[in-house]
Amino acid sequence: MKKVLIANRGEIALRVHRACQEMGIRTVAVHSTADETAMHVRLADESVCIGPPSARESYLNVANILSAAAITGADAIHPGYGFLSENAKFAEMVEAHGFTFIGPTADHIRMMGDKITAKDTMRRLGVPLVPGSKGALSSLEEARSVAEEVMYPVLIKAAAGGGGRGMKVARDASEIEEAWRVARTEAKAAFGNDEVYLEKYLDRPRHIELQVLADTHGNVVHFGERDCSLQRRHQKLVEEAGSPVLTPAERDALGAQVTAGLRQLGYRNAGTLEFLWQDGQFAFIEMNTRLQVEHPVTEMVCGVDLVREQIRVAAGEKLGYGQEDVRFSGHAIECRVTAEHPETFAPSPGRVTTYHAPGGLGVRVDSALYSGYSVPPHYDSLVAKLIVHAPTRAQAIARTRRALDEMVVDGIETTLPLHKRIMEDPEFQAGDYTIHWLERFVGRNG
Ligand code: MV4
Repeated sequence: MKKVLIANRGEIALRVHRACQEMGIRTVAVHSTADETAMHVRLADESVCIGPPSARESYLNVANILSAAAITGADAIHPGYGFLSENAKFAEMVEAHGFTFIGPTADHIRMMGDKITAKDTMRRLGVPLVPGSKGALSSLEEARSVAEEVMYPVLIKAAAGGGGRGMKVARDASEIEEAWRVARTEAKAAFGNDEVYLEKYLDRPRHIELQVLADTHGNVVHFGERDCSLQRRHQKLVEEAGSPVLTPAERDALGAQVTAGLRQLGYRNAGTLEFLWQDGQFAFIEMNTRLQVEHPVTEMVCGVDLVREQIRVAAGEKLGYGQEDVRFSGHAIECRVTAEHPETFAPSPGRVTTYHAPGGLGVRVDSALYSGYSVPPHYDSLVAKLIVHAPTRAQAIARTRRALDEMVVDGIETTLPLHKRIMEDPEFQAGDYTIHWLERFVGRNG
């Protein structure tokens, strides 16, 4: 692999560029007209404009991206996260045009994109699941009977959903008909697919996910878990590795179960299995077949470059190490800094007059910002990820607070002040939180 086209923008485009650079691989940036002065364009070896500001016409424009790969003579395409990263049709077209897709097979993307197939697959592989319907619900009567069996409250979810879209709670039998009808109508409108399934509703879970990596030779390892419970409206704000509630023995047990399953499946690439964790029990909900935003916390505690590993396995290389070689060291925390008002979350694009990144031992910043850069209004509001690594969780929190105090992003509103308040909070410091904690915290303090 000599040249990689990076089909993304912002900090993740830089992240992929950096891995390529260190591997002696040349990079091609693609960009919209709104991103002519963006950092990923400045750093890449070559760049191609692929369309106007609207993502639909640029970063999601498959024909233009494939043309850019062809005219620059790229060997492979890395999709980053978001945009086309979990689009099975795109993965198929990339390969049909003779490029390597740095990701899983189109079939595995499709399998995990359908949440019912994903769950059926994990059930077959012996991964623990949330109790619920086996497969799609065929009628309201079936919904009623499964709900009685697993006991209310229950959730009706869209097969094509994920990330929180197309879910309806039924607290008791009087709400099931409405939930069934609304979930199906919304699923049809949002995804063109009205298939739904049912799960017991867990009322105060943590969101814990497991990072895996597989090559094309049957080698599968896991890199432990991330606790991603600190979210608001399905947008994560803070992630940590490991989870404050997991013991090494519990991590090993879950990891062994999952890696054995994925080996049977013939999965390749990095991947993330999402679980809900409540009362000491794990229950699989979804699998993401891409690199995730929060992958750096795993990199810091495992000392691994996940993008490098993705590129190596996409090129057909063997992992060259086993689970016993994966060591976990210390604790890592990521703060997602977005261009939003820290209390109202109103978007705040515009010109960054001063940008100063923090530094020192155990501090990493993944960002495409520079002083004088204008954050365009057209895309995701993430402007920087502050990632901190330290020997213990308490030291990681102290280091994060110190780094947040050093960091300067002037000219726009950012969530930096909110991150400072979270790091100061006694409940956060105790690791005592669920997926509902942050919404209450923001309401209480905002
Ligand atoms: C759930 C749940 C409670 N019980 N499933 C939301 C996004 C999608 N990935 C799955 N989601 C949930 N599924 C059962 N059976 C609660 C959520 C949920 C959630 C999950 C992870 C992270 C944040 C969340 C916020 C609200 C609801």
